[in-house]
Order: sequence, then C-alpha cells, then structure tokens
Amino acid sequence: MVLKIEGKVEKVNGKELSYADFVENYLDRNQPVILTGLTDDWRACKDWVSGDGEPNLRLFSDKFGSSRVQVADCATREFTDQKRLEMSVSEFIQLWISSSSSDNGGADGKPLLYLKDWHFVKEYPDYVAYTTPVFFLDDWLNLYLDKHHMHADPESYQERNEVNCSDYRFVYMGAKGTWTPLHADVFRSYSWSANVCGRKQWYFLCPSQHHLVFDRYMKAAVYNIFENVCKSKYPKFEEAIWLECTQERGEIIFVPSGWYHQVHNLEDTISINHNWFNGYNISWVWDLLLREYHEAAGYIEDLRECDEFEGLCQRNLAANAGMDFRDFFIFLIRFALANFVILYQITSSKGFINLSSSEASQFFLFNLKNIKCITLKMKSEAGWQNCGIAAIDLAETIEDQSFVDFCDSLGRTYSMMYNLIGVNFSQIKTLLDHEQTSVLYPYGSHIYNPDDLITFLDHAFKLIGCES
Ligand SMILES: O=C(O)CCC(=O)C(=O)O
Repeated sequence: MVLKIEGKVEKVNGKELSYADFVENYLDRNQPVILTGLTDDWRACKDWVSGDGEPNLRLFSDKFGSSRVQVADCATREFTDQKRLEMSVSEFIQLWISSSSSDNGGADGKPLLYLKDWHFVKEYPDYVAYTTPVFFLDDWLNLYLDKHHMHADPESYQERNEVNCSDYRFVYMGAKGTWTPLHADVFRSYSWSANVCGRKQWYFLCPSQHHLVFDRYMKAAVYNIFENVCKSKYPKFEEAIWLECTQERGEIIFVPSGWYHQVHNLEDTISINHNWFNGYNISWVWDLLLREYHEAAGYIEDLRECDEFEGLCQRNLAANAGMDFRDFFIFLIRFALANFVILYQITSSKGFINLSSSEASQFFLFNLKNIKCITLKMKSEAGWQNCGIAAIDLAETIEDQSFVDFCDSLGRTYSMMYNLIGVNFSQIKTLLDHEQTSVLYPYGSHIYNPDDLITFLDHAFKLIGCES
C-alpha cells in the first residue's frame, strides 16, 4: 500500500529563530519542525564522528565500552515494540562491525541491532557531549528527575524500572536500515532528536488522525506502516494522511505531543534524543494518565468491590504508564512550589523586576496557572478520591536539600532562558524562613489532595499580587 503523504515538515534555521517564535509557532501549536545550525559546536559532533562522516565506533568501544545498554533487534517484534536485548557497548559495536559487510537490512538472518535509550548524560555527567538548545530547556521532566525520583514508593517498583526511568535523555546508535516502529511518545511528551551523524527518515501522523491507525476497538495501533497492513483489522489505515521529512546530519527535529511517528535510519546514524514536557503539554500527560487509569480499571473490573481495587489500579497504572496518580500529583506539588518560590523571590527582590512587564514572571505565572488547570481536572476525577494519597508538607519540602537543589537548577535554567541576573536561587531556604510560614501557608502547610493544592495556589497568586 502506498501512504498518502501530503506535506513536509518545515525546516528553519535555529540560529535565526527566537525562543518566543519557537513557542508561538511550534510548541504552542504542537507542530513539528526541523531546526538547523544548532549543533556545530557540540563535542559529540566532532568526537563521535570520523573524518568520513561515519560513526567513530572505535571511540565508543574504547571510552564507553563497558556501559550496559538496551539494544533493539529491529527484525523481531515483541508485543508492540521490537525485541530488546541487553549487552555492553563494546559487544554492540563488535556485532555492528561484524554485520556491516552485509547491506541487506537483516534479510540474510543477521540481526539488525539498534542501541536505544542509553542514559548517556546520567552515566557520563562530566563528558559534556552537547548542550541542550534554548528551545528545549523548559523541560520539567528531566529537571525534576535530576533531583527527585518519579516513584515515591520504591517498594512497589523493580530496581530495573527505576534505572530505566532515571531520566529521559538518550543516545541512539544504529546501522543503516535500523528503525523505530510507529508510536507516540512516553507520557505523550514532546521529544527532540539531533543527528550527530547519519540521516533519518520520519513519517508523522497528527493527533486528530491517530484513530486511523488503530484497530476498530481502539486497542492496538499499526506496528509498521510499510508492512502489509490488514484492512479488516485496521479498516481506516488507508485514509491516514502523513507528513514526512528527511533529517540530515546536524539537524534537530522537534516532535510534538501525541503525534504518531515511525523513523528509519537511512545511513549509519547516531542521535541524541530527549523526551520532555512543560506547561504547554502537561495536559497531554494527565489526559493519557487518566485514559490508562480507566484502561487499568477495566481489566480488573470484576474486583471493583474489593478494598484493594484502587490500589491495584494505581499499581498497574504505574507499571504501564511510568507513573501513577500519586507520583504525578507529588510532581505537580513540587513543581508548583518551586515555581512559586522562584517567583516570590523575584517579586520580593525590591525593584528588581516589575511583575507586569517581566517576561520571566509571566512565564512562572503561566506555569502555575497550568498546574492549577490540571489540578482542577484531577479534582473532578472520582477514581482519584480513594487511592490513599499521602500528604506533602510544604514547609518540610522547602527544608529538603533535594528540593532546594531542584529550585536552584530550575532557577539557573530559567535564568539562562530569560537572562535573569541578580537572583540567588540557592538562598531559597533562608528566604522562606520560619517567620513567614503563616504568611505562606495560612491554611496549613500540608497538601493532601487536589483541593489543598488549589487553595495553596490561589493564596500564592494573591501573595504575588496577581489574579488566578
Ligand atoms: O530515532 C529513532 O529511531 C526514534 C526516535 C523517536 O521516536 C523520538 O525521538 O521520538
């Protein structure tokens, strides 16, 4: 079957694009774009590539050979993904070199191996392979995971799972012919992906069309858009209208939330990929979580009358979606508190910034308002009421070193984006000292449920002197 391809992804010179224009045209409109000119000075683009433009495989064996990584066998499907193997980087490189003499994409029985989801930055924090372009700095997911765990209840998660969720900054490496099946990204996050070397072909389907690649029960999506897609199983597949593009070496692609995409490496390719979300797409994350929650509940419908029902649903949700309601709620509380603390600090630095005119202050307010919006949605969700939410004590959180470090890195990141100077974010602990507790939390510092967070946020808006 021939795909209906009716458009190309726009290509824009990233050096000539302002952050505000990126937000307006792509982030807020949830549209894909390829950005050029942003990787020229990356160490990865020099050290990881040989003179002939091919991946410098020897460097990976020599420098990072002992790292344990996940490798997809692109020729073998396992459920909705490719079969995964675990091996060291040097084993992967050896297999790559030994199969590179054949050029027929696994057809001769040799596996087509694709190293994916390597948490390179986490593993080698001192090896600065690249710097995240300003367009992608407002990344709540990775900023949070650098200082906190997503799962508050470690007993219910396997060690392996925790390692896999330690951050969402990855290196991908694969020979020509390796590929990624059709999918939308984890948490319905955004992603960005930079080609250090090699080229990729992308096929995109916008969210309003995604039902076309699902079966009639909306349970399973097409795995490979180029295999013989069964018309009786996927009756509307032929109606789907795709966007495509070729991403060249050094180019970065922005993948918007909820867009299904399939990706093929046209040459031996190394890429850097991040998944991320922020105030513009956080509602996608909650909507997905809610959908997956109802799905998890549906599977154990016959246990609905049991006391453990909600607990089981949440456990299954965490296993399937990467977080449960409680993880997401705690994430929102910490994020709200950090944004408030920074904004409070900015607005209370006498004469430093005029709230109404400050771009940065508007940005923190935007974050807080989006968090309130999601919290209002959470509040109206009945399943939420019975899932045993533990309290967070805001006063205690502010004293917690991980949280202080989190505010500090948030402050630094946003300073970079908005050229804030003169605000010392490491002073957060002393700024919000005990005398101010009654001012900060007149209704008590414990957050038990969405109502409490909304009360806190409304009070915070008043303190900062703005309408919620
Ligand atoms: O590069 C690939 O193979 C897949 C990347 C991807 O799906 C993404 O960045 O969202």
